[in-house]
Amino acid sequence: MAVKVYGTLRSACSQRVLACFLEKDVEFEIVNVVLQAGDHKKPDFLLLQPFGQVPVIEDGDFKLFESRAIIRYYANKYANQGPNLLGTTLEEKAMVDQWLEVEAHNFNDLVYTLVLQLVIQPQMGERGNLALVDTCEKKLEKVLDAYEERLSKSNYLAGNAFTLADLSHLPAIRYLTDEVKMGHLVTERKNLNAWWMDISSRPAWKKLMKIAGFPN
Ligand SMILES: N[C@@H](CCC(=O)N[C@@H](CS)C(=O)NCC(=O)O)C(=O)O
Repeated sequence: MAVKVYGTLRSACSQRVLACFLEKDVEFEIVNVVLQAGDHKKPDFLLLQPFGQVPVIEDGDFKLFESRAIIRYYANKYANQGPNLLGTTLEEKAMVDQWLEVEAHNFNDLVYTLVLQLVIQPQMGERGNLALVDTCEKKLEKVLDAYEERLSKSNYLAGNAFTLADLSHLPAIRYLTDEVKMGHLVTERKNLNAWWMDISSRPAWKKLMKIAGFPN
């Protein structure tokens, strides 16, 4: 039975889950939640996700929200199907968790703020806060310097294999390069750029981009 994904093909958090499903060959069906129509704040949806955000999955009787919790669950559930996205030893698994935490707490919010100020607010006819953009960009430069240093030592964030730690960055980096138009933050950093070229060329991500209708 296909896993239902309540979300949208174009939302970064839904893409995190869908990229994982495509890597692990998990059959899914998208139940479109129209954010512009406020579907995610309606009572029926709040029963699935009390904070009114996508994505949520429904797998038989099991329901789960929080995109990173969902990808961890499926990477474990299908540990023996498709690529190992979790690491093998306790230490490798801990490194994956470490970089997933970095993605969630050091990286994602900065990109999210840039997207909000430079893409979403202008789409709604509002001016973004350029002082905030400047502060965020400077903070993001420092974060990406740490990534550059890390990626000078290993091909992937958690070591020498692609894992959830890398996968979890794909949607926000695409936003940063393609929508916020700050691709220079990536291309100016040799190791970061090589890593991005590598992970964004994976067949699962390319397939998702095609399904979502993004030019590649
Ligand atoms: N930590 C949550 C964040 C979910 C989230 O922010 N989803 C966005 C789309 S990427 C959303 O639903 N935004 C609408 C809103 O917050 O009202 C997760 O990773 O699932």
